[in-house]
Amino acid sequence: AEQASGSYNYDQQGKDWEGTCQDGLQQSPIALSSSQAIVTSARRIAFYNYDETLQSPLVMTNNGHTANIVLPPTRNGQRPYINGGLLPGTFEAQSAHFHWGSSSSKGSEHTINDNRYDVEIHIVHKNLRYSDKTVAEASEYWDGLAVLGVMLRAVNRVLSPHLGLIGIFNQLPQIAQYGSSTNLTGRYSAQQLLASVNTNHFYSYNGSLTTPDCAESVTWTVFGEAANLPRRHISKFWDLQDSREQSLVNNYRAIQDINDRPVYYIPK
Ligand code: BO1
Ligand code: ZN
Repeated sequence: AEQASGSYNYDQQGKDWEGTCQDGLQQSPIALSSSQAIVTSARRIAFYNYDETLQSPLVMTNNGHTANIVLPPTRNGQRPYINGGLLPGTFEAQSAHFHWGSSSSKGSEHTINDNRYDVEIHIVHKNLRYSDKTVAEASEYWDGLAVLGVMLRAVNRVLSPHLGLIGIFNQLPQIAQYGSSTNLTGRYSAQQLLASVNTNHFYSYNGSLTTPDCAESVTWTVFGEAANLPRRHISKFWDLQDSREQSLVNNYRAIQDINDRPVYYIPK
């Protein structure tokens, strides 16, 4: 049942969701496995301006396939950016969005040691080399984009709940309808999207966008540690609607073949 709901049927979506995925050998997501990955001691990922307050307004939109947050520059006029790890350059944060399941199924795109988590946060970055290009244009290059993946686990009780993400999730009912947007209230930094996971422990590989056209332009970094969030906040995703007023749930793509790609693993 999980496989069926996860094999995202693009044909059932509205016209904003047209397109098909290319049939390449470097598609995403994949099943990440610590025993099959190449253990390496890569550099840490270095985060810049991640703890700086982002300019307002910070807008979250229901675009029919996810809740998308466009990341503005910080109050000092710079964007959050990253380098190090296995990244082929320096990459500036552009947007963030989420993949989720439903009340009866989990929704992360990648799996880690056969575990599928409840939510996967994607923070989309664009290579500084392509600063005069859009995200869509940069996706035509193998080194165009870098996406950070953060796993969330729905739990009944959380000792120290993650207030930044909870603030965002509390505003999800305001974008229940396709095409609606809301200004996030309160102060946010890009850091809050990392949910306090240990960013020195991650998987990295070359892959693709997980939505059409699935361009093979992404250096993926998926953190190995999941963060716990109250289920009552995660469940707010399940009330969003797509362009046909259908329930917007299970918006994750099926697992793709690794095809002999090296997957690197930086253990704790
Ligand atoms: S994902 O992180 O692999 N799920 C992913 C999938 C598709 C996009 C980004 C990340 N697409 C891009 C579009 C851009 C758009 C941007 C907004 O999303 O190519 O045109 O500006 O987030
Ligand atoms: Zn995504």
